[in-house]
Formats: sequence, C-alpha cells, structure tokens
Amino acid sequence: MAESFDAKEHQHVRFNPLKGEWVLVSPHRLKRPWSGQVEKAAEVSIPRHDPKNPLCPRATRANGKVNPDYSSTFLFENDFPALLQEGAPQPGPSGHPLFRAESAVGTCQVMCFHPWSDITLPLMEPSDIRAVIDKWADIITDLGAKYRWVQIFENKGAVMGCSNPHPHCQVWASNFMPNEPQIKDTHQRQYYAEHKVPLLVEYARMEAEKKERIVVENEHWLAVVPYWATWPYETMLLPRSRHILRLTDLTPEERDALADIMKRLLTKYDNLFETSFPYSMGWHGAPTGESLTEDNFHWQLHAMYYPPLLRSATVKKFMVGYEMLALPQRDLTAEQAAEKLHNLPDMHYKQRSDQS
Ligand code: H2U
Repeated sequence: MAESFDAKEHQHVRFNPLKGEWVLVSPHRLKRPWSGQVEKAAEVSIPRHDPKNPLCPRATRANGKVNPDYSSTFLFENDFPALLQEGAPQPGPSGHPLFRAESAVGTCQVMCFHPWSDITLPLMEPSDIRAVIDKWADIITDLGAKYRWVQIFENKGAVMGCSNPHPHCQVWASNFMPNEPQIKDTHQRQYYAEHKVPLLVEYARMEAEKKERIVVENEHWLAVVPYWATWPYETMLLPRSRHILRLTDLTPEERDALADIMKRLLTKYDNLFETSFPYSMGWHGAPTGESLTEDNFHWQLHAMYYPPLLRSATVKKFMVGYEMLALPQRDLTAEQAAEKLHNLPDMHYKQRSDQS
C-alpha cells in the first residue's frame, strides 16, 4: 500500500493566501547529519547609558540636537531620512512604460522604547511595553492623518543591520502603498469578496481551534508560526477574534494583553538559543491617509516577526540560491517550530541566571 502523507515527513508546497505565494517544505532534510557550528554567541556588554550614543537621553545627535532626559519612550525625526516631506523635485513623465518613476514623499522617525541601552522588550516591565504600544498607536493617528502608509518596524540585532543596540524602532510614512502591504491589500480584498469574512479573522479563528501552531496566547491575542512561514521561527501576532483594522482601534485591555503576549513571545525567542534574538518585525493594518475614508473591511491588524536564526545563536538561514531564484524553502515545519517555541520556559534566561 502507498505510504500516506505526513507533513512532518514528506515534502510539499504550502500556500500563503496573504501574499499569493508558495513555500517549499522539506522536513525529510532534518534527518541529514549536521556538523556545523552550534556555539553560543558571546554576550556583549552594553552600558546602560553612553553619552556618545545618539539614541540615549541627553546625548547629542548627528544633527547637533540634544535629546531630552526622557524617562519612557522618545520619538524624533530621523536625521538621515530615506523619505523627505518636501523639497524634492518630481520625476515627471518618463515617456516609456519600461522606465516608470513616480513621486515618493514621506517622513522617517526613530522611536526609542526605553531610556536604558542595556534593556530589550522582553526584559521590560509590561507597563513599559504598554507605553511603547500607546506610542505606536499615537504615531498611526498623527502620521496616518497625512500618509497612506505608516510602516512601524523594528530591526533588532547587528545581524539584521541594526546600527545601534539601544532599544528602538523606526517609522517610515509614505504617500504611496509599499509593495508588501499592497500585495496583502489585494489578497485580503479578494478573499473577503469570495468568502465574506476577512482572511485573517478567519485564519485566527481556525488557528485558535486547531491549536497546531500556537506559540503563546491570551484572552485577546494569538502568536502563531503561520502555516505558510518561510523563516524558521517566523511568527505572526494577531487579534484572537475581534476584527481590528488598526493599532489605534485597540482598547486599553487589548493593549495590556498585547504587552503581555509580546513579553512572552520575545522571552521564548531569547530562550531558544539563549541569545538576544535578532529579527525584523513590523505592523500591518488597514491603510491610512486618503484611505481612512475608504472601505477597508477586508483588513485585519497583525504583526510579523521575521528572525533569521536557524540552528543556534550564530547559525542563520540565508534566503539565497533556489530561494532567490525560485521560491523559499524550509526544513523544519511550521508546526515543529511552534512546538519548540511553545515548550520553552516563560522565564527569560537572563532572569533565571540572576536567581541562581
Ligand atoms: P537602525 O539601527 O535600526 O538603523 O536605527 C537607528 C536609526 O537612527 C537610523 O535610521 C538614526 C539612523 O538614521 N539616527 C539618527 O537619526 N540620528 C543620529 O544621530 C544617529 C542615528
């Protein structure tokens, strides 16, 4: 008799309905011998306050401005913005469809999470994480009044190209829809037209029911390794059941619950390889600006975490070769990654060693 399909054993491709893309899953490759690196990364000691670090309270930034003596979050205009609000000449018509350019107007900001450089989100108090969430929502209100897309993102760790260890994120707001949210807008719109329920509202309901890919959960939120994840330990944070368009729509209870689930998820991440886990994360919600008055019912707020690490604090996955030229591939299934993260301790490894 032919062997029956087992997702943990047999190669297959999985569909990402948010982006209309496929990922190749090859779990049989996990059986191959591994003789590469497994060592832990050396812990880098970061001073709590460095007067020469331009993100610290009271420090002088590249443009000569002095930061206030902030005690919670601190938002400032990026001194090296990729998008300027005004002053740049328009490209004008190109005269040929193969050489198209459009105007790009926007603004870039940097937001420090905390006055200390030697702290990260999972080690912060829930009330401090709540302050970060409130500030994110304020940013969406302020910049969203003017810009069609406000991208909040955190690049964490030198391996992700983060230039400064001080806990911070960035905000790039633009008058245009960037590629990723544009693709998700299209697919969520199509799904809603066909199924009469927002794609991610339905997805969260199914994940809460199946319980196969949940890393952490609480009354209001779910953190799952998405069925279609490409990065080994990629996760998606999404409202458990309520239909929520933007960060600005979160109730105080939902914000507290978000602080709780972020702390728990990021603690598990750090505990996986006992290192300050690098990642790029960001929020996607319904578009803003002119889109605030348009119908965005097909959208559901969510955050993505894309961590590059594969086997240890020093061995990362490279999206190269077949992945650049054909499609992403993973060995560990989303279910195996979720189980591994789920089973890790809830106490941060740095706090465990403090106690012993
Ligand atoms: P990243 O490490 O994620 O790149 O974030 C640091 C940001 O801080 C970076 O975008 C900005 C950089 O442009 N920055 C300032 O705006 N002023 C400074 O004096 C230093 C860094």
